[in-house]
Amino acid sequence: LSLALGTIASVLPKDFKWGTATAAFQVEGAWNVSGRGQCIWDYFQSFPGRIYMNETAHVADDLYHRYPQDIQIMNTLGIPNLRVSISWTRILPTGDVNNVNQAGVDFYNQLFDALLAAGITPWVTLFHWDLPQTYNNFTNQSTWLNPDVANKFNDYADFCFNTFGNKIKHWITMNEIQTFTWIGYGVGTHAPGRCSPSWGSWCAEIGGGGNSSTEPYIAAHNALIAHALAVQTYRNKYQKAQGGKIGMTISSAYAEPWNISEPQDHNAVDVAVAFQYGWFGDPQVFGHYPKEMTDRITGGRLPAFNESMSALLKGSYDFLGLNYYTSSYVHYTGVPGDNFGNDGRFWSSATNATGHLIGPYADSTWLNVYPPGFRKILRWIKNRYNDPHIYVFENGVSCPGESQLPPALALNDTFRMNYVFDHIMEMVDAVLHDKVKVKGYFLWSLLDNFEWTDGFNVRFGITYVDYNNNLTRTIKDSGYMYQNLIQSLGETTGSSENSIGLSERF
Ligand code: GBH
Repeated sequence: LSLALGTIASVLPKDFKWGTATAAFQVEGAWNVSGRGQCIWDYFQSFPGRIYMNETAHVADDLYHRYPQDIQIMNTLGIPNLRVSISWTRILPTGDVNNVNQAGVDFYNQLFDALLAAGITPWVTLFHWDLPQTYNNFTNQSTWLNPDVANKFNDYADFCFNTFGNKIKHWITMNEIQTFTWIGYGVGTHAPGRCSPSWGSWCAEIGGGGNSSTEPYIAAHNALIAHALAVQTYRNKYQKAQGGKIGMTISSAYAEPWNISEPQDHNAVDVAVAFQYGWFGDPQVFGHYPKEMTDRITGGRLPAFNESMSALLKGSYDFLGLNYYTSSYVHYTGVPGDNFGNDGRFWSSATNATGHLIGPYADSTWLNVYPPGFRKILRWIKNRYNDPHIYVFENGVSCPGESQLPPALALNDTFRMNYVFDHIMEMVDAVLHDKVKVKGYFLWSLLDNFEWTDGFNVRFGITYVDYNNNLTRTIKDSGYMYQNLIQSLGETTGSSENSIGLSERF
């Protein structure tokens, strides 16, 4: 092990960033405290049957009140970076910048100050899915379907840069546009809960309706525009004075051919990744959607960027973000479809043509452990986008059966230890052999938390949270393993990625 760690230490850039990641709605709780406004997830979770056991994030991990203790955990483990998100409606209860909730602003100032005082750098996501409910009028002209919401987001981002930009040097505009649009407007099982009637009857009740074959593309389009506007605002008004960096993070599974001897299945791999990472990577880097998508999404359902927006999007990043968890086998079907799932004309499966499982199941139904996919997608990003700086903003796992175990046993999370170690090794190989410019790694997550539709039934934390015992926190074995790893590898503190040293070492 020490040999392996020694190798990593000499391979990774000197100022490689190690961190953990969280999101406001999943950890903060304090949902109706001190003037916080309601977001679409507050509304969505109130419908019976939407969340496991009808649990809610009203209290969640109560990080709002307990952050000093959580900073203590970061300190104990020697983790120098924490990714958090800002709850839009905690600082702007109606979403609108003309209505500021000072108590919310104070909370984030206190949180950031406490982190910085502890030597921990906060990295801030502006949007991790908790859109103001005031922008939801249950029609196809609301939430991210309304182009004006992009302007509202830009105003909110402007407010954040202006208010917190002296402390925050790394901004992530959006977390996983694919997830909140495809699941929120296609499948309908995330807020705002829209989908075609044939996809689920609940969508009429919660989201007011929907069209799974068009709305995910429209919502994603507007979110991309929102990103471009916010980056423009940052660059025009703040970046020079504040000296920070900005980008977004994109979730993507990798894929392997279902039938290894079928060329169409190999082709389906590229299409599958283009439909996920490329959907948001291409617009940022090239200013337009992937050809893989424009070729296949028929009937004018994929919007196009006009010339000025295309120009604004092109280059709207200082780094590219990646959230990687899993991979699947993909098989070309050739059947044109009228919804997202078929637009790529492939289907995916955890097993291949010979029945081989791509990797062990985690506790989450969608997550099979496949570390090689991590290296492969890093390489894919490097090759497609001309060798960008990449941050891994999420990587982590839920352990099979973990939530059923008594706390004392859940602490021994060998499954997670293996997952994290194996993935970091793949990342190191990507840097060492493929020369991918990975600049940081954020483990999801610091704490067990509200896992969206899975409620508290699925745990991703390196810290156990006892929901039956006053939200007591206990560090799991994986937390100590991560501590050792970071300690062995080190990090040059105080240096920003502006400083030289990284690419020069490759
Ligand atoms: C991340 O998404 C999220 O950013 C984070 O908030 C979350 O806590 C973490 O995952 C762990 O789940 O239910 O079959 O429709 C990771 C990518 C994409 C994984 C959507 C779950 C839903 C599949 N996610 N996917 S399904």
